[in-house]
Amino acid sequence: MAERCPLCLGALSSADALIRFCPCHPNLTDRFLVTPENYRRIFCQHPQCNDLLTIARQTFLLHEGCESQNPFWKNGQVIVPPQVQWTDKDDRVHLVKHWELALLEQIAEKYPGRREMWFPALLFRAANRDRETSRVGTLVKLSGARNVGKTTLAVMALNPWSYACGERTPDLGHIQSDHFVYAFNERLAQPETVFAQALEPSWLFLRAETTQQWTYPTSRLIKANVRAVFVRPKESMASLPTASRDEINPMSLLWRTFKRATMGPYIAVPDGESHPPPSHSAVVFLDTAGEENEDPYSVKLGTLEECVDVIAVTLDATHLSHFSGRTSFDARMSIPVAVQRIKSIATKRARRCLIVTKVDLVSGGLQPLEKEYVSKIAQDGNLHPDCDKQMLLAWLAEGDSKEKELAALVSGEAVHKVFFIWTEGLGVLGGDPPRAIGLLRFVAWCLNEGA
Ligand SMILES: Nc1nc2c(ncn2[C@@H]2O[C@H](COP(=O)(O)OP(=O)(O)O)[C@@H](O)[C@H]2O)c(=O)[nH]1
Ligand SMILES: [Mg+2]
Ligand SMILES: [Zn+2]
Ligand SMILES: [Zn+2]
Repeated sequence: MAERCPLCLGALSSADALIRFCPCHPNLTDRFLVTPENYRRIFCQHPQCNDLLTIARQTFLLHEGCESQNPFWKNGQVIVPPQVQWTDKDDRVHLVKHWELALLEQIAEKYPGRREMWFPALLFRAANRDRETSRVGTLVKLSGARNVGKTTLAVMALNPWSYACGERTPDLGHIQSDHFVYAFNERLAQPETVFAQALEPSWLFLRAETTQQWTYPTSRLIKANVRAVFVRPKESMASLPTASRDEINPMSLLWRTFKRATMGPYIAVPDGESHPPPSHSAVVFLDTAGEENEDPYSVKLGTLEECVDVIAVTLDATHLSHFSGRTSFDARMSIPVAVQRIKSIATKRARRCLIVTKVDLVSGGLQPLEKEYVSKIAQDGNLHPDCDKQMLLAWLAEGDSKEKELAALVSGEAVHKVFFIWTEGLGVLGGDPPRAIGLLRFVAWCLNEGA
């Protein structure tokens, strides 16, 4: 059977056990060893289950002995409050009520003493290749220096507003999205606050509210925070125009990929049996601390990079000397860190891409043709697959020696793809929530290995 726990990323063998809980059928719990024959037991055994559209109503699993701990476990007991509240350094009170809290509370009635964290069975399927021809999901490791925008990217990927495809509100767009978040810091006295801070953006997106601070620093003590986005294209996507031969339309690509992944009968690899097709495709972001990424000898990063499908190295557009001049490297850390990370991942099995963030902050310095490309990205329109790469290479060509080194890596085999992804409306209070731009192309690429 499948091989990895999606939270601790540890390999699972037939000596490991999973526990299953279905929020719709809480009496049908199960505990089983991780063997191919037991694969069917990750699904709820009720005949009318596993076809629901919200993750909150689907089956959840727990990996016995998992090092990823339930944030509400304390002194042998799980006690989940209906909401979590904290006061920030500016004395503002934050309050988060999220379906994950309600779910953990419901499960705690059944399993009050379990220390491990629960996760959606769909996340388990995403982390493990349960079918050869198409995948339920993709694990993405975000790499890059501090403050380059890694956490913002993962947070905005969970934002339904980022998938509105040019429409004003998520409901009008072509994609339904759902999510699952896990963040933990055992050294802090308040792991529940760390968890709630990670949940807060999703709670705000649903209510179309804004905040001053969307991200908090990621702890170096744990392997990675997990943010999974589950996307489900609406039928309206079937009628989208297809792109010309040398261009790609991200929405059409996502639609085709999703159709292939959900086409029945769904025969899973581990047991060769027919199972319910996945309700969504998942892209799972593993977010690590910037300090970890700046450490060229990090063992933790090396192990993480072995088990993901995509490694995304991030670069801050404002650090390019084309826009900012040749200021000191201390102020432009994302360049040397990107060079170092790309070199160290060049031989990994994972697909590798470079993501250029904060493009909104350099838009004043763009040439007319570059402006045109950037606005096409913003509309999720048809684009030549390499236009981001060509633009980046042109900028790097004018740069210093580190930027030239980066250019050589980007042109070679070490980097498969370049994406411009940025977030607009981050500092704006009171208006619509911020949204990521250019994200759909990345999500479609992650899910489609051929793209
Ligand atoms: N204008 C703009 N600001 C961004 C963007 N991405 C991140 N930021 C800001 O950059 C800072 C660092 O972001 P964060 O995601 O926490 O960086 P990390 O340390 O790489 O995780 C925060 O203040 C963000 O608001 C972007 O695309 N555009
Ligand atoms: Mg971060
Ligand atoms: Zn059920
Ligand atoms: Zn685990």
